Amino acid sequence: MPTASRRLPALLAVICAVTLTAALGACSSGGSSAQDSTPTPTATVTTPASDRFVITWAKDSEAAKLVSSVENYGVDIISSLPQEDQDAIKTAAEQASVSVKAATAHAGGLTAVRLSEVLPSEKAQAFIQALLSYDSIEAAEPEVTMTALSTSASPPNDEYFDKQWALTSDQRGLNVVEAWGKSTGKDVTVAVIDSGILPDHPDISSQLLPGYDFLSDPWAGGDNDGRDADPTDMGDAVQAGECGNDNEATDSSWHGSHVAGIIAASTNNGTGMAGVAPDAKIVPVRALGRCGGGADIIDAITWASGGSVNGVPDNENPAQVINLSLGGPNICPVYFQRTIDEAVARGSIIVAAAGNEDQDAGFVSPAGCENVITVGASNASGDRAVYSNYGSTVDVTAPGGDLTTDDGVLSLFRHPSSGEPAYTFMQGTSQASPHVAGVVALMLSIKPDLTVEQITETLTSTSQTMHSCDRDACGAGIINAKAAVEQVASDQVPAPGDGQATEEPSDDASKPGLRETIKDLWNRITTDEE
Ligand SMILES: [Ca+2]
Ligand SMILES: [Ca+2]
Repeated sequence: MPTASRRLPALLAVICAVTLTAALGACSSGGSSAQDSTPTPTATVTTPASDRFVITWAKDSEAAKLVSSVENYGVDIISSLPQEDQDAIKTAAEQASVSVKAATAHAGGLTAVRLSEVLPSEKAQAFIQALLSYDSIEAAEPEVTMTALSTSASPPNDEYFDKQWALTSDQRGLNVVEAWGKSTGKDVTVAVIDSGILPDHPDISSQLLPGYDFLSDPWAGGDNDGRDADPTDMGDAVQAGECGNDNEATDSSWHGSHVAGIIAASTNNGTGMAGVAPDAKIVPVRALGRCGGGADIIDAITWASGGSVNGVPDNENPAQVINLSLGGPNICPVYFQRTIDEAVARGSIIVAAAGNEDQDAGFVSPAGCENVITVGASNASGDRAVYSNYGSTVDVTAPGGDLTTDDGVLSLFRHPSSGEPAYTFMQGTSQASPHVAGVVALMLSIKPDLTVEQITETLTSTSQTMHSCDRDACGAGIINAKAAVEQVASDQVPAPGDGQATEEPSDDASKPGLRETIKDLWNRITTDEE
């Protein structure tokens, strides 16, 4: 019944049918971003055609100081830049026979430049080289346009937990119900940087903390007001060709709500679905709109992690976990790696989708960036999902579903005709990543000080062997929530620095109330079964 109404041909063949072009040629030597694990492309690396570029100003340059002092990020600052830097950008543009439409300031001293026209590959490379000839410019790279990484089917009629194979111990799921005996994610905040949230959906509304809308382009945001404190998902439907890349027309994805529901949907509330971390809270951060998102994601990550973004009040609930179910077709740019490193230094664990292009995840970002937990997708048989990216940068795999062999992953949705809160199955590494983010929340609830290295080691050492990985690598295997949480609770995780854990094991497993909750949940599911 739950799958009978799925209209598979309606699959949004979205969102990441991308071409394999890498931006390496654009990077400076930027030592901090050197990536040993990034595969060396065997083909000639070309700069992708683009009308958008990100400049990383040299530390202590006048431009870097100016950018860090502007009142609002995300707005045009070209006329405020030091004259020689204005001239640098304008001259490089003139040499490419285009003009500068805008230069917006972003966190980390970055400036995103938008040109009047798309530069083809060779001209884009020349534009970058012209910029790099100035001492004040440390790096100049094409802006990576990142899009949501899942595909969807139409809404089902059923809302039952027993459709959530991904949470169970059979069908190669997470084994998460048994983890709830030790942790439900209490006191952990997870930021979902995505398309926003459906704040009135009854299965997530009570789980939300204040978020923010970082979409600076009013059209992309669909709300005509740029940045503000309302992260409500206004929809990301586009007409064919509207994104300038031969895109097909698509309906709104409500992607951010689907992702947030997987992490922390209201659980045991008599409706809908269960989340991986029922007591974690979600900070919804809107940075993907129509046609995806770009440099706004930089500010979103900075803000979510507790960093300062000019023009935006600080996030009162800095995220211990940040989920990035998004990606773009470029090797990790210097500017993005820097943003990630700074967020990790503030204490956030970043979980990223590997991408859906059936290619090496090292060629895309943020999956190929350092300092993130990169997640591939499996189906309900424990095989690599046919679309999932793979390779040495993938740390672990989690259920993402495969609509050719299973139901996909159930989560929150908005009914396309009635507009009512609904549920739907989607597939993608976008769905795999939040399963891991939820398990990381379970772990951090027991030991808040775990580092990204400790968490990665725990997840990989406790993961389940996959039924099959038909590519060179799918990470350590499918994560096992129960085993990972037990390892953290039993003090077997090395503490930062000395290799020895110091905290007492949690005794949450003995709490009768929680056991009852789980039992009630199962009873309800059994009762609901028809
Ligand atoms: Ca807005
Ligand atoms: Ca529910």
